[in-house]
Amino acid sequence: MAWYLPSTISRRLMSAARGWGKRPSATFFQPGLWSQMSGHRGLANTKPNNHISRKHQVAIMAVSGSALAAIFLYRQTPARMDSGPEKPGVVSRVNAAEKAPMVTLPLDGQEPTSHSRILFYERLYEESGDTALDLPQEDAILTTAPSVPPPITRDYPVLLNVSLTTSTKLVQLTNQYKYEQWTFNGTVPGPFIRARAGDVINLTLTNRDATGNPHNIDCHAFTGPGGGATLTTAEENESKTARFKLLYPGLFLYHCAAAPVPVHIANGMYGLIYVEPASPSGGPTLPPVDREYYVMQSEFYHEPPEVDDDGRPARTVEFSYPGGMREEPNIVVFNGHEAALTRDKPLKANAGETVRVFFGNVGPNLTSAFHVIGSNFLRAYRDGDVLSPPGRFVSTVVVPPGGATVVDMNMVVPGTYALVDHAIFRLDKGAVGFLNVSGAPRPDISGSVGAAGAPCVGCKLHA
Ligand SMILES: [Cu+2]
Repeated sequence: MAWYLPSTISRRLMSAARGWGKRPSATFFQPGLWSQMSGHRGLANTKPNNHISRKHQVAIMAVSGSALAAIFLYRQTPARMDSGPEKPGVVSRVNAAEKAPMVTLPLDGQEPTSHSRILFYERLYEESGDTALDLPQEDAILTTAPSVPPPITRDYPVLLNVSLTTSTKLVQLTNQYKYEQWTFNGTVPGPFIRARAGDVINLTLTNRDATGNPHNIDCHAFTGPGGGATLTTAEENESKTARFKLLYPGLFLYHCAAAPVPVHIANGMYGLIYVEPASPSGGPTLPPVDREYYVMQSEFYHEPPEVDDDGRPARTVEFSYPGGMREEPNIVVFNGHEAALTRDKPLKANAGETVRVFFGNVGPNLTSAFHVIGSNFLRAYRDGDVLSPPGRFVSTVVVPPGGATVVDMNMVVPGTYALVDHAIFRLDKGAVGFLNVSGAPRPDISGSVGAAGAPCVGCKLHA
């Protein structure tokens, strides 16, 4: 869901902060000037100033306080790339304030993050006119979790046709209970969409939900009110088509935002879109890997089972709005149901391969501490940010509701690796998946001394 007012305020504050850094008045903070303005007495001097009236002193303090707050906000900006182009051998004023300049060394053949590349995205919105019809058209390859569409090899933008259809589906949510999910294209999570920055998504949403609920798409990769929700709301048996230019790269959630929004999200209406970077030269994107997978964490809230005519508890449970309000899920799962990544479609790899997981967390309430037991993230593109240098050798990443991350792993030792939310009681609510790695043992890295051990009885993690 987009939150317009806070982000608007934030942008204004950031803009104001940047403006301070560019104006000559930024020299206001030089110690020498401070001494001149305070009659060489310094800030601690509380005596009346002979040269500046008390009224002016109050004004100066007010302005300086605001400016200091602006500088503080500026320094909190997660990406410093927008502080203007850097010249070789010149450390910008902002970077000089840091302990070290930004790291720009290439890692694993990856192109260093450059100002020109960032500016490319900052200005992508500036093109005017409806150019979508001039673009070549393609139908998006949509995949069901845990599959991911192949990497994009083209170096030009297209009009990318994406068709999503809503319907309901009774699924085996846990070993015990069935549950009627609200779906995009019949699956929870919905299809994985892969595109390229600069593409125009030609989105058609068709509502085949026989319950009569309207549905729409709020996509975090779309720019505009509602993230597209206002343009795509479709009533039963209705189709809506709208176009959205992708102005920035990254991994993003999309979800239904029809009222009541929490109910539509809690019942299964969400998925991921990966917008690949596209510098003016067309690339490069993330480092190549051997396998890519799509994993989405979500919660389900249900009422206690009703009692059937035979006196037994029903095997199908219904959504619980009070449970959602209390933020106490009954079920926490990867890829829509309890067995999705264990019995049904565990992830697979061979020893020696690099595995990438596009991981999203829709919540709707819980923040995930995503972790793969026994492995480590060679690269962690936190918050789905694929332009900044990745974290290296990270064990656990925080993924808030509505957030996503891209993690790469080198699978070295064969065996079963468990994907978990390290808020570990959620394991017993269903939050576990397996990555099975085949290959020759590596006792030099992980081996027994003496008799080999065995998984503990009833273990859910080390099968
Ligand atoms: Cu909906």
